[in-house]
Formats: sequence, C-alpha cells, structure tokens
Amino acid sequence: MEAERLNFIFDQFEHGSQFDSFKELASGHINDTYLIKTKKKPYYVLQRINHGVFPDVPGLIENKVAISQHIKEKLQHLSKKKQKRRILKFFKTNTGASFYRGNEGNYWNLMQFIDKSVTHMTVPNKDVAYEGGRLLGQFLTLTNDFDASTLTEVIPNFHDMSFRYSEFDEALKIVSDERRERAKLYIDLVQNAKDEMHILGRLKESGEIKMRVTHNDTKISNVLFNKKEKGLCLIDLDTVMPGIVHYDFGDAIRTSCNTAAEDETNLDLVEFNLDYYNAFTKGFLKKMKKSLTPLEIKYLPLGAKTMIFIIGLRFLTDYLKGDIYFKVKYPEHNLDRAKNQFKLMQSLSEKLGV
Ligand code: GN1
Ligand code: MG
Repeated sequence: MEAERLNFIFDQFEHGSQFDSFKELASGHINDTYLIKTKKKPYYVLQRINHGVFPDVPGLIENKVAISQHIKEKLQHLSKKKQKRRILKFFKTNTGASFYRGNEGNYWNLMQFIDKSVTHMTVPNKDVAYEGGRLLGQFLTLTNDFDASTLTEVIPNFHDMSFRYSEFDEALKIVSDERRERAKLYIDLVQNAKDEMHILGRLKESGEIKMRVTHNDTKISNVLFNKKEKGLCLIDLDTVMPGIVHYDFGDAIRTSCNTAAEDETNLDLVEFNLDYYNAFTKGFLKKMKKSLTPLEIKYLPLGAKTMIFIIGLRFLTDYLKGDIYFKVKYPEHNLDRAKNQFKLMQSLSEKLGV
C-alpha cells in the first residue's frame, strides 16, 4: 500500500492530525494494519478489516466500540493520562460512521496508537507472564457485566470443536496427495484426540460452564505493555464475542508459555514453560478468582490444552485446503505452525498431567 492511498483513507476520519509517513505492522495473519505517523503526536493505527474472513464488518466494529466504551465507563476513576493508555479509542469518519468503506469495497477503521508501548511475540521472563495473566483477568472482570448476547457473533462457531472437526473432514476430501502425505502424522493425531477435545464443548453445551464476553484472540502479542513491562491493555478486539473463560485463558497460555514463536520450525526449541504457566495463572486468578466457579478453575489446564490443539487444527486444516485463510510466507508455513502447536501440546501434557 502506498503512502498517497493511505493518506487519503486516513483523511476520511475525523482526527485533526496531519499524515506524515506510515509503517506496516505485519504480525497479524488476517487484516492489514498500518501505523500512521503524523507531524505531531498522537500517532494512529489504521486497519483494513478482511471482509473475506469477517462477514459482518460493521457488526465487528460495533462490538469493538461498545466493549471499549464499557471499559471506559469502568475506568473513569483513573487519571485522564492513565485512561489514554488503558482504553482503546476509535475515531469516526467525517460523515459520522465508525468505519470507512472505499470504492473497492474494503473496510477501514482508525484507532489511536498508544505511545511508548511494547508488545512481545514470546514472553521474556516470569514477570511478563504474570502481567499478561493479570491483564487478561482484568479484561474479563471489566467486561463481566456486559451482556454478551448483545454482541455480534463475528465468526460463527469460532472456537467450536465440532465445527473445526467438520472443516478438517471437508479438507481431507479435497487435499492433494502430496500435502496429505506430508501431514499424515498430524492427521492421525487429530483423529485420535477427538473425544478429549470435545470435553469442554460439552460442558458449554450443557450450561455447566457459562457464556461471558471473551476476547478470543488472547495471544501475548495482543497485550500492550509499558516500557517498564507493566501491562496496559488488550488490543485487537476484532473477535470479541460470547464464549467461555477457557477460550481466553487457553489461547493466552498457548503463546505465553511457548518457549518459541508460533511458527518456529526447530521443534527442539518448542517447549511448554511451566514457570510461565504458574506465573500467568497467578496473575490471572488474582483478578478472576471471585468470578470463577470451582468447575471453571478445575478445567483451566484442559482449556489450555484444548486451545493449543484447536489452533493447531486450524493451521493444519488450512494447509490441507491449500492456504486459503491464514497469510503464509512460504508453502509449508501452515504445516510448520501446526507441528509447532502439536509439539507444544505434547509438552504441556507432560508437564501439567492433562
Ligand atoms: C489470527 O490475525 P491475527 O493474528 O489477529 C486468528 C486467530 C489465531 C491467530 C494465530 C480471525 O489472528 O484466531 O489464533 O491468527 N484470527 C482469526 O496467530 O482467525
Ligand atoms: Mg486477531
């Protein structure tokens, strides 16, 4: 994307700033995200929402705005300076809409960049793991009284195991012989894990574990820290929807406790870090203990295992389908991501005994 085009899109929003330059923030697998630098701070984050993946972009943006507004009301007691660093701020377009739709059909939204913040692809130490847990617990606590049923389900069945297995079965019908052969071990692994991987889904269906607002993409790179490694807030609210607590806890553990990045190909480097797990869980429970039932707490370790599995399954399925969903940098990228997740799951299993 060139500067002139981004400048034009940026100017469709009401922000009172002047475009200076841009930088692509390329860590996401779905949307296109740009840091917009201005002549005078603040900077902004301009994002093209992938409407091939998200069928209802206006609904998605309404979700983000409503959740941020709710958090804002909850954090009124903080100083204005703190609020600016802990609450996401979205901008309206010059015509008062929450998103801009270009001639070519793309959807764009604009957010204020939180200055002097850092993100991590992997956790560098126990304190960061603790802060990650605390911040997630805080997000879930702040949104606990938000009526989840009013949110748009931006991707139906997003973390639903039966749905993900049915997509996997579909993929097996169309996969090339070459890819089937290369993925054989992992196809078998997925087929053998079926019963165990449905345990949480059944507890959700029976109502034994209740639905609440969940973030649904709680990887550690979606947590903003300040320069002193104190947690500020969760970013990337695209998949905020109703869910169970295990989705968010598990998906966060998936990246916070992996000693390597999600697509590390040297599997010897991929281990489940038990110290980070304990630190993360401590931070998480500090905020959440009062609002979790004994059953929810009991199933946290299995939640972590299940979420590592389901993302592995999605990477594998996308590989079998020929890479139609996640952005890839080379042909085996999705298979490498899947192998990484399954290695992590095995290591978690050994260390947590689930
Ligand atoms: C995708 O694009 P990004 O990085 O925000 C995916 C998540 C996966 C994640 C794996 C809408 O998130 O579910 O956990 O990749 N988001 C969607 O890194 O599918
Ligand atoms: Mg995301």
